[in-house]
Amino acid sequence: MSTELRVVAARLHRVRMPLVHAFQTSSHRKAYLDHILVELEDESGAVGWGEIASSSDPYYAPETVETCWHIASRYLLPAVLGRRWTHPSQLEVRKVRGNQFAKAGVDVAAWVLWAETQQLPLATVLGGKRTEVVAGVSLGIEPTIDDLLVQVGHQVEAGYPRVKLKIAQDWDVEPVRAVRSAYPHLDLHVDANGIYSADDLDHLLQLDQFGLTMIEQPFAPRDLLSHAELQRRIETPVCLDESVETVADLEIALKLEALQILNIKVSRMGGLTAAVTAHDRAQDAGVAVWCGGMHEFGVGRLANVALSSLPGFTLPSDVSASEKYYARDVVQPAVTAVGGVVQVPEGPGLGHPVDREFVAANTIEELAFGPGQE
Ligand code: OSB
Ligand code: MG
Repeated sequence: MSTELRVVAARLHRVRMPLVHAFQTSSHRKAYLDHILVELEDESGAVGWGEIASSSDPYYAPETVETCWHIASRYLLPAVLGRRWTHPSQLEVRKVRGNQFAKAGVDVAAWVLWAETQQLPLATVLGGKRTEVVAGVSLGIEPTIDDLLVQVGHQVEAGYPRVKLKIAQDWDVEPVRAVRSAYPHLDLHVDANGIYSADDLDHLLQLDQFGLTMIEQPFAPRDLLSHAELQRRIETPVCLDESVETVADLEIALKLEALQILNIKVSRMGGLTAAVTAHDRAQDAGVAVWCGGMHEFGVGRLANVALSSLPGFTLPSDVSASEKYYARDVVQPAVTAVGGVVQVPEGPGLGHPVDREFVAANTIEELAFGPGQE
């Protein structure tokens, strides 16, 4: 258990993958994504993979793919290389402020390496108990309500038990009304990605009539007071996403009663170490959690599946099958869902090998550190 590890080589791969279906949120539209795969290698030659799943633009979080590349290559990997550690939490690079997405990719790679060297599944070393996790889908803003109904129809047919709709000022009450009347019993929730302001409070109360499971992040990340005010005035549970980047943010939100539900994203929280702590804290406080996604490739997706196996993840997570996003994934086999349920892998580490040839074929930039490199 207390084996000492030392990362002696590290590689970054900027990988570009087209999305099967373009995704529109309240702030941006995407047809392909660039994520950075992080590889950490120890003295024995064991490898752990992580994924930096930053958006290309600073609209969800302040980071971009370029800032993540800079922070990972200039600060995080040099801080990790050569250091001796016995538990992945010791590798947290606290000296670097913020930059949660960049940190998360390195943190996940360290956890996966640690699980690999112990020949245990990532889920097990995280404290996971479930053998399968329930997946929901997140649907972007569509050109018309009819297009949205078609998308919801596909996902319900595929067996997903929960659908989340992106909303914005000109795309909220009517699309939600249409989906709710077509699917009276569907587990339905909405996500505003922080687009509303305190002036919209009365407007948002209209959403209370649709029996939504939650309203996710209606207001700006730092506007916890408006979230608390809305939660006082609405029956529907308020869920925080962008507002909670650290466990300290969660403490403030709990004190203000600004949430009833927490979306835990590995990327937004800077990795699995903080994600597990947030899970434990939320469980103590009686706040239900689920695992949010950033359209991860297979590496980040499997980390999300492993995290979702912890006991407090009682709501469906955004861990839908690879095929919803990508024609082919960077892990083989890809992540699959049957009836909206994803199996937690039983093999060591991520449980699905990374397809190096496919990664190489889709890599647009690479950087290696280690013996022989600067
Ligand atoms: O708010 O959850 C969000 C994607 C990009 C930016 C923000 C968000 C999302 C998602 C994707 O909803 C969920 C998924 O990975 O399926
Ligand atoms: Mg969200």
